[in-house]
Amino acid sequence: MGIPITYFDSECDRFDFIEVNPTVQMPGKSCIFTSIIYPVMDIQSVRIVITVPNGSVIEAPMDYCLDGKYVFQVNFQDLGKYYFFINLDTKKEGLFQSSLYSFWISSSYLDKDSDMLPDEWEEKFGFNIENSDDAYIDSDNDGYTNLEEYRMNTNPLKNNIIENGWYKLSEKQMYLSISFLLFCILFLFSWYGVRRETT
Ligand SMILES: [Ca+2]
Ligand SMILES: [Ca+2]
Ligand SMILES: [Ca+2]
Repeated sequence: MGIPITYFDSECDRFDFIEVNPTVQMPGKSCIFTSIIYPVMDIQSVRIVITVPNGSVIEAPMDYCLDGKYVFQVNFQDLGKYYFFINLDTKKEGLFQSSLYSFWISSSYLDKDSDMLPDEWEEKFGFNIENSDDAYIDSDNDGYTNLEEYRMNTNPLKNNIIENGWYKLSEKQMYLSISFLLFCILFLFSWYGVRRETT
């Protein structure tokens, strides 16, 4: 699961907090929006306004729980970045609007922009985890896109064969170390066996 995020709205003190859980969700799975709004007695209606990646807008009432807490639950299919804010209508003081917040529907919890490059890999090489265009760019002009380099386990910022060789080797360092250790243990056992037979 992605991590929920709690916003403390700085523009309007009517919203005690606003939360979307999680901020990165998979298609068809629930996103839960929660807000606590004060003062409770004065609230007329609370509506959430969500802009989906294709630009269309969904507006819906949030359900009242208790003590000023309102929730709304929905799931989406389209991948991309979504925006939302909350409209509050009060009896005495009219309309209030929260700040604008965002969340993602992604192909994987580990790949926010769904470009098949994991967030961790993109951050390691300074790519943008919120822009899928960088998957199809050839950053080091070696004829391979960044996505192809990720799949080949080469360094997308080095077009030199030797540097790529070192990169591949360092990525496999753990595997090589374990293999070397096992080789040493086997060698010691066989050496001990030969020594016992000769004595
Ligand atoms: Ca990505
Ligand atoms: Ca990206
Ligand atoms: Ca390249």
